[in-house]
Amino acid sequence: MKQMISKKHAVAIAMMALAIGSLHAEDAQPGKKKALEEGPMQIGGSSPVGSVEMVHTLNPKSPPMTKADFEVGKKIYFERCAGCHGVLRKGATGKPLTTDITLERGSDYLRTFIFYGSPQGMPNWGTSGTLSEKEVDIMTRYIQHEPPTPPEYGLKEMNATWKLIVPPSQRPTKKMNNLDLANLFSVTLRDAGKIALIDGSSKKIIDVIDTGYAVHISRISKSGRYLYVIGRDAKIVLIDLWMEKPAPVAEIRVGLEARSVETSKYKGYEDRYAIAGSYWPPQYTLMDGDTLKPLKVIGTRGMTSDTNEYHPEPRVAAIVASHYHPEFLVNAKETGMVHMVDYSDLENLKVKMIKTPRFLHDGGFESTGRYFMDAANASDKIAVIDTKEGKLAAVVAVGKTPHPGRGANFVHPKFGPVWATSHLGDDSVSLIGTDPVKHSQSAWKVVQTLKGSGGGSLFLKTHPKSRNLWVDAPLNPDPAISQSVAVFDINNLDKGFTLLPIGEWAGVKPGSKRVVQPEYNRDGDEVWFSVWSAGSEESAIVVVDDKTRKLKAVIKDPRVITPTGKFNVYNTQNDIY
Ligand code: DHE
Repeated sequence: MKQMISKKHAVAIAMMALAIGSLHAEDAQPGKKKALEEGPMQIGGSSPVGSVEMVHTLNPKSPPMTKADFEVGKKIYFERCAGCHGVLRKGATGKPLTTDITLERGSDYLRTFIFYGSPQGMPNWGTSGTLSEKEVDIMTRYIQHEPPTPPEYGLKEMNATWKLIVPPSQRPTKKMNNLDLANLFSVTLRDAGKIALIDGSSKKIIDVIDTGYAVHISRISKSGRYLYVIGRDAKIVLIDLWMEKPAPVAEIRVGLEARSVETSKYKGYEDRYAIAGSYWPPQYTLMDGDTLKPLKVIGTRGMTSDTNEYHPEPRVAAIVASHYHPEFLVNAKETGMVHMVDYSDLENLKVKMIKTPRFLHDGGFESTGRYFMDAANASDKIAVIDTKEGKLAAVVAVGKTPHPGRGANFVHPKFGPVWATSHLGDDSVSLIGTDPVKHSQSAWKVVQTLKGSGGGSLFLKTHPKSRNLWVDAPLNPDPAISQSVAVFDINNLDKGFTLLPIGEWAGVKPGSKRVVQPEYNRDGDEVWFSVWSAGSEESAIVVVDDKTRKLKAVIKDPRVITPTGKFNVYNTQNDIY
């Protein structure tokens, strides 16, 4: 945000910006993925959906608009508003903005709301200087017209984008390189639309590989051979780590916008299937694991878990692969339904729907890999799903807007095994007991709440060999907090945290650097942090010795542009976190 705003409002804006997907405008053309931005850095990403042709009907009751103004409105809406209010404006994190509501509210009301924002989290687009008065006026009129509808995207469209670069028959039958794959890191270079493969011991960049627009996450196949990377434009790139020089062997687009990808992990199905969830269209796609050939698409449109109302746009958030059955667990965000997809028979597909609170976002397994700890962030709850029995085991109330990433597992000195989440909306860290057998009193309860450095946390991490719990807070409005990381001693949690100035240790030029996502190496003795600056500024990866908590290395390279997520092959492959 360019202009002066109050601290309270800044927190709201920063947090909303994550959900909305952008802090400032960017050209959301997927084709322009390598065009790096000048100016302030961007959290989240604008929706790539805005750049496609859409069906649009005019409402005669709506205020007049020229075609040119309508296009400006559409562009702004998909860059800034769709993340919260939904592509079809039926509401998600933000309120519904369908024309029955907006026409009734009228232009004066809407203009004020857009210009000044609201304490409930609507950013102050006008007073912050993000939108000009003219743009606010365009948006006021735009949302009183029917929302244009982006096209569907089925097998036909997917097949048209599917590229089998190296067929399995032409790939190596054994590992052909000397890389220590278990200690390799796939690092998201967000605004560059690339990932860097970095060797965990030497800290050297092995290669930088082109991926999708505003690349988001990496996942590893059960065998550790295949790396799947997904961009916000729903492009998946499959990289074969056994090749002499790891390289893409297949790619596909499974929709117009997406965030998640996963691979089958159940015994007998290792590396067999891949799955990707999309935000638009609201659906998930099952693919061959080693070629990405699309096999089946399943829509998520349907009824909400609580009020049983139809939702036309339940976006697919986190997906995890069960270790107990040949199943994927797919989060349908806006309906609050977890789809348990049995992939043992794709022709007679069984999907079990598990009812949880809304809106589902991210999550991970507790230490045994049996229970999926799933964050329903708008309800301030963690839904616990028993993947062995295939049912909801508990719903646990936590702090404000939990955002665990995959969470952190450790043995609490008093309460036994716990899984932890930090929060976007407050400074707490909730520790939930996860052992219903030996610690039944503590199971599925918050056994302790720690006070972290501040709200705006996105990720926390520990390792089975470590006694440290690392908690980031990249969206905190105070740079002293967003550029540092809080570390707790698991043996002495009551002592509180120590704040380490990771951003300062990076030694990068002054700028908007945020410290994001702790990730351990294979041996669990060092932890890596991204120092995420704007695309035009210097970024770095800072490696800290886990035992001494002292700086061990700084990875700096002109190619390390906007590093965010880091995925250690062994830990990601084996769900160690
Ligand atoms: Fe993410 C995971 C969605 C913004 C970095 N992010 C996830 C997951 C979802 C999600 C659904 C879980 C995937 C899974 O496990 O299968 N992220 C979204 C958004 O909708 C949101 C809020 C806004 C947007 O427009 O995309 C968003 N995410 C961001 C960022 O701005 C982050 C900080 C930087 C970036 O690279 O884009 C970011 N998200 C991450 C990372 C993970 C992630 C690093 C994986 C964490 C892990 O340890 O597994």
